[in-house]
Amino acid sequence: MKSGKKLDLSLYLVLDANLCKTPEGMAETARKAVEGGCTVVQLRAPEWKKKKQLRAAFLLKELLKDTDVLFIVDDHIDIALLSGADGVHVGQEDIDPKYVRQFLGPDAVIGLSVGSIKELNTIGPDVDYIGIGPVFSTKTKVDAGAAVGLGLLEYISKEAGLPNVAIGGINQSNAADCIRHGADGVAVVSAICGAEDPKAAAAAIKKAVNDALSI
Ligand code: TZP
Repeated sequence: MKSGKKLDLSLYLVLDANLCKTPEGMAETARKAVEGGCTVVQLRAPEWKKKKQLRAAFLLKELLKDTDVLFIVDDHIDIALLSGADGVHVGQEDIDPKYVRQFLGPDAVIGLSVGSIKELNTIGPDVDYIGIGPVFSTKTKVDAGAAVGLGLLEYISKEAGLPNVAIGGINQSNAADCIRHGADGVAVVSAICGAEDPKAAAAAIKKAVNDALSI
């Protein structure tokens, strides 16, 4: 894995199996969101069998291969390797980032979810960025846990001292708040995947993030 792409977390799209329905639907949503300015695309489809996830991964790799947009696979190292993704995102219950690094090598981008002060201890040297959340309540991930809020987002982002992205319940109207409370970017599922016009939704969130980042 060696993409040489820059780690720009400003608008991180997490694709959702239920909202996108098919691998082709996922690739279409990703295409529109990239047109709207999204900088990272994550394949997250725990509801799908491996074969279907891999089909989506190949489509997404094809879409993103000649762009600056990072392609990240949630949890599955095998899918990331086979599709030539730029990296893997793991949760607290997934494989430890140090083993992900062993598999994927020095150039892979590795992300870790952090949802509490206690979980700050799980950030090791192999983690390139963290996802902090859920910042606001969300219906998209049933086991996401309680919302941490903007105060904890700010605390965790400062303490971690790593590039970070806020996730959970984020949309056009609260994205700037996340940036003002220490996030380098926002990760979004339903506000883009569930939008009638994913390109316009992505563009509106990106503008809110960029405006807040430039203050
Ligand atoms: N991890 C923490 S919250 C979440 C994930 C994957 C879902 C966020 O979805 P939405 O629709 O942007 O609230």
